[in-house]
Amino acid sequence: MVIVLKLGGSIITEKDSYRKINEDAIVKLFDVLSKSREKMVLIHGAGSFGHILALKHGLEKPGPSKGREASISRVMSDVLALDSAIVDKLNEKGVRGVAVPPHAIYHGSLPDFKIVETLLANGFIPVLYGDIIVYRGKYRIISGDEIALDLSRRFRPRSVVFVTDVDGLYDSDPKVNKRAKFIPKIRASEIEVIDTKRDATGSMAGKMERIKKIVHYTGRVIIINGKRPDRLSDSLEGKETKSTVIT
Ligand code: IP8
Repeated sequence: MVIVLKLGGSIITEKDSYRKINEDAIVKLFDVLSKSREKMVLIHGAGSFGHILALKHGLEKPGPSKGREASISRVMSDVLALDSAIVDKLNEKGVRGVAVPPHAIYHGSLPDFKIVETLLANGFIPVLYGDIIVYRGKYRIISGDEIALDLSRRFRPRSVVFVTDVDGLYDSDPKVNKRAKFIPKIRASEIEVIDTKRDATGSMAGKMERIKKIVHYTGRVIIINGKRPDRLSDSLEGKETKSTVIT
């Protein structure tokens, strides 16, 4: 069985600096992946390679692509550059990552995951990412989280791991409330979200709604802090570690 692992854009890039990767975090996380024998599909967010320009050009809402080709292709080029850097770093660490650009496999909203299946069957790690898809004169941003849901529907992974910049879920926002209580385990049906800020692919509430859907197709969803690669390592080895497990 496969594991779907999503690396959040806020971990792999410097979120507020246009097109700046967080090399240190990437190297440490890929060290962990290089020691894992799991069959895996990787997804990464767009971070500062996607959200800054997408918001600047008002691309967060889907619409006709005509007249917006320049900004759409600019953002697509930027997220592809990030993916290329990620795949390159994976291979430097001996992880056989192969890029699968989502815009090439999403025809409308229906993904064609045949190439993902083929790569997995041949011992590679397909690497997908938050992207823009264009179909029948319309464009829309597709987030890594949405791809995680589609992959889960198709491959029924053993677990889906979200590597983020927080330890997991809290009963309130830990960046605002120092007394926020950590939640190590929760059932998807018990999750309620009071909403926070948005980026180009939506809000925290939207993200949680997607995670609740993912739980239907996998044994568990794990939210884990990417600033602590040891936790990812423990989690991949099936050891207890600080994280939120959603079932
Ligand atoms: O960072 C967003 O993907 P995400 C993709 O996974 C773009 O939400 C192009 C902003």
